[in-house]
Amino acid sequence: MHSKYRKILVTCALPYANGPIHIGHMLEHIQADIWVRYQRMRNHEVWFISSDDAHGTAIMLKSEKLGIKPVQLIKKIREEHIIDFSKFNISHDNYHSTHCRENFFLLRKIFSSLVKNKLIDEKKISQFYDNVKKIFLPDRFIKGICPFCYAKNQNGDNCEVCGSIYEPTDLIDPLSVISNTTPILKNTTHLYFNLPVFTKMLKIWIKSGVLEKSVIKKTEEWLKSGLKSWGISRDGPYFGFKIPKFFNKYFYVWLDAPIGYISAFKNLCNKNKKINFSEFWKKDSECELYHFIGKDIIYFHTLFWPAILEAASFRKPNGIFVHGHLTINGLKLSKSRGILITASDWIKNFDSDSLRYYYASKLNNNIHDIEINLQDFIQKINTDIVNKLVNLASRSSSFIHKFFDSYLSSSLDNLDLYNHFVDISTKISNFFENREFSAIIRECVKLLDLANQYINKQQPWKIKKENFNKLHMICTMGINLFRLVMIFLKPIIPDLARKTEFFLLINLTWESIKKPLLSHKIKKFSKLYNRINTDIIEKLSI
Ligand code: NOT
Ligand code: ZN
Repeated sequence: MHSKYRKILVTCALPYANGPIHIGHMLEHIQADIWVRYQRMRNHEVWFISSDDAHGTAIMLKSEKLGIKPVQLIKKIREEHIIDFSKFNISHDNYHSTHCRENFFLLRKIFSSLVKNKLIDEKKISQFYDNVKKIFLPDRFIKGICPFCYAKNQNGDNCEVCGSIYEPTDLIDPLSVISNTTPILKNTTHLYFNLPVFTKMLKIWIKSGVLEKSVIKKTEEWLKSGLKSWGISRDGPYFGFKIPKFFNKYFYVWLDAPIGYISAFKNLCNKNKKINFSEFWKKDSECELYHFIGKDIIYFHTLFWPAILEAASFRKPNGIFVHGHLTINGLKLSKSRGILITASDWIKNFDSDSLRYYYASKLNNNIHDIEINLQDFIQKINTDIVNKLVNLASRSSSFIHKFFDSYLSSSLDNLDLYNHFVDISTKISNFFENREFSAIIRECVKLLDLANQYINKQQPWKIKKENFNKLHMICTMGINLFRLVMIFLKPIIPDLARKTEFFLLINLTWESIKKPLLSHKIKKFSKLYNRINTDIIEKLSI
């Protein structure tokens, strides 16, 4: 499978430009980054993009609250986001914003092809309006009593207590969250995208190998209950792009957000003339396109997005890779509830490789939630990375420096053991390809146990001077097994990989797996990784 040269475009969902990056966002960007780094290691052409999602009512209100213009807010937040991602070694090739000229023009182009294909209808509706703030209210900005179970303080579109879905107008005693007053009903006209036309195409597409089973199941439920036309316009005041030829109407943020995937790539092509934009986005493109997303936005990516792409004659994705939610010690990470750990707080206390490694040890290609527990985190890092991985390098290299002038021997002590590691590399490549990262960590820990057991059994510290040749080969073995595991882990823990390359004076490449590193001078071993102090749990008390 897949031995040919591939051209791959990878995206992460676009974080809203109204708040900091938290470790829930980071889960997705780390997951995608590991996959991207692996594909780059296999010498494929990979472009990894994301962007801030800069439009919508929430961003408009936030900037109002801060007394600044929306464009000032989104500029500042984007700069912060870029810094946060770089601190976790997320290797985006471009991190753009949906409030950009590329997106403006692409959105117009796509909209006009929807219009031309008679896929846009106008409908008169009546909608809740905040008469104090003079603004139509998005569902999220209306609260009230659930019409089914009478639970208080429920959202405009669904009840978190009984799970019912309804229209905001069904709520009992609706209240505008913005002004705390009762909204009035006001007539307005909106534009709708004819999604039902694509039902048949979507039914076939979702089963064409682009989705995991559980994601297909969820999407089928929506298809079964029947697709409805999708509202793509919003009334001003709104922060977004205006709809041409309509007075005071804007494109809904959820229409221009996915188009942001295309525009972030377009912007990259403008900066790097070697990339061919249409080769990636034309209808029959042979390049691969993958979207990493969380399970809360499956709907947009398995229904609206492929329908829009089909309608506008663009290619569709080859895969939507969906992950579960992050839970911290059992608490769901949720912006609206205020239980949030920002990426910038996290990185003040820990290094980036540790979170990347820990996430990898939990990540799989399914939508199960990812539970993180601080105690478990610290224990895993100290056991796996410090005691097993780095210790293998340190114990093996000490003799190499002391007795052999930092040179590795010219042959290995146990070629069978070395070849066993080489064999496992095929398994590991498959795990990378299929995003079964937890299986990679399990295999690597198994290999490290084997390597450390081997050293323990050989007892190099007991070897006498007359057998120094043996000692040399045993320690060279240790360094080589460490090197192989570091090649496997390079996409996951890039900082440690870089330090290892500096220490061994080599590049950790997939092509070099089969060939033992022999008669080669390495640098003096200096501390590669710091143990995490368990006192930190009390200090953070989470
Ligand atoms: N800003 C959105 C969110 O839920 C994600 C937008 C993803 C882009 O945080 N789009 N699509 N489709
Ligand atoms: Zn209810």
